[in-house]
Amino acid sequence: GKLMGVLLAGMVAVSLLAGCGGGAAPEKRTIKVGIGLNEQSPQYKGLEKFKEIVERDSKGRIEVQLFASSQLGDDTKMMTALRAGTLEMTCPSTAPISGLDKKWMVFDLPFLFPNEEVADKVLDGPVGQKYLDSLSTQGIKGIAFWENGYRQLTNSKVNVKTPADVKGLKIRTMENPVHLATFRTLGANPTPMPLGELFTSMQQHIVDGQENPLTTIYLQKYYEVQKYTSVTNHFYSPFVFMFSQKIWNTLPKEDQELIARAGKEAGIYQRKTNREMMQEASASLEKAGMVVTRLTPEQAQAFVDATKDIAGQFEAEIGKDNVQEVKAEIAKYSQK
Ligand code: KDG
Repeated sequence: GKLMGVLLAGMVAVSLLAGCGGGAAPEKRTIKVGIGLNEQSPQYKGLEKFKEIVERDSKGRIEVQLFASSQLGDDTKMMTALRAGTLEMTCPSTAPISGLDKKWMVFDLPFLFPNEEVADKVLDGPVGQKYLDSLSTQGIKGIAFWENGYRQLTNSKVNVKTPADVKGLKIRTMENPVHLATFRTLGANPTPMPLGELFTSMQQHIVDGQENPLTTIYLQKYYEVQKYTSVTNHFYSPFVFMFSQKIWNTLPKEDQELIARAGKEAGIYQRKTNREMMQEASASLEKAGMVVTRLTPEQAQAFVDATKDIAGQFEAEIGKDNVQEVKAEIAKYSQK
């Protein structure tokens, strides 16, 4: 009776003391995550999975808040916020990361990855990890590669089947010198612009077209303002799920580990969901009234040939070693 009571009181006192001292009890915290795409996107489904894992495994101690549709700004603005430590997380395409470090342009070279399986192996392997780690010098903690995917060309004017058809089209691109050069080489008139402005720009014919994965074309309702989709697969866009290095450095190790693990796990789910949703997207676009054109092997090859000098043009800026290293990885995993 009495002795038990004293013992219990003592134990409570000890655990309270432990709670106050030396950071033994991790604090409650909130992680905000912003993206450009909307809540229907496979990218957002990945964020929901991340939120589920983090909130479950922290037993509600860490809350994850999600912001879609460029509510917190475009990819570049959100990366700036990460660097400043005013936003925890975002998930840009690799393309705008080249604004921080030019070597990232390597992943956006045209027709680089032969398929998604090889992309997974390269990005999840030691070379991909090296790129993630290198972001720390930019104030960013790279958590994992997710998938935006193969990009396809849409426009309101012509059914594009050959590089010649692209000539003169005003195409919105992401902010990336390789993307701009590729479309210039094809004879287009490329205009970089944040995703948040894209729909209205197409509606008002400020641009004729844009390029994005099929899921984005469908889920962002670009079919309402575009007539033609050509399945060109000209770039493979990885996403990078990333955290503010400044805020990361203040987290206890157990939170860092939980977030890193959840980010990787959610990435596996996100890629799978992305690929599943991609399967349906082409038929959905046709049902919505778009003309979806699959290129013949000869037509597809004409795009590869027309852009074959781009890698060489950017070799110096990216670093010759970096281009060779990524290409060697791709070759290695392509054989198996
Ligand atoms: O959430 C990701 C988007 O902000 C962006 O990276 C998507 O591919 C994209 C684009 O064209 O802007």
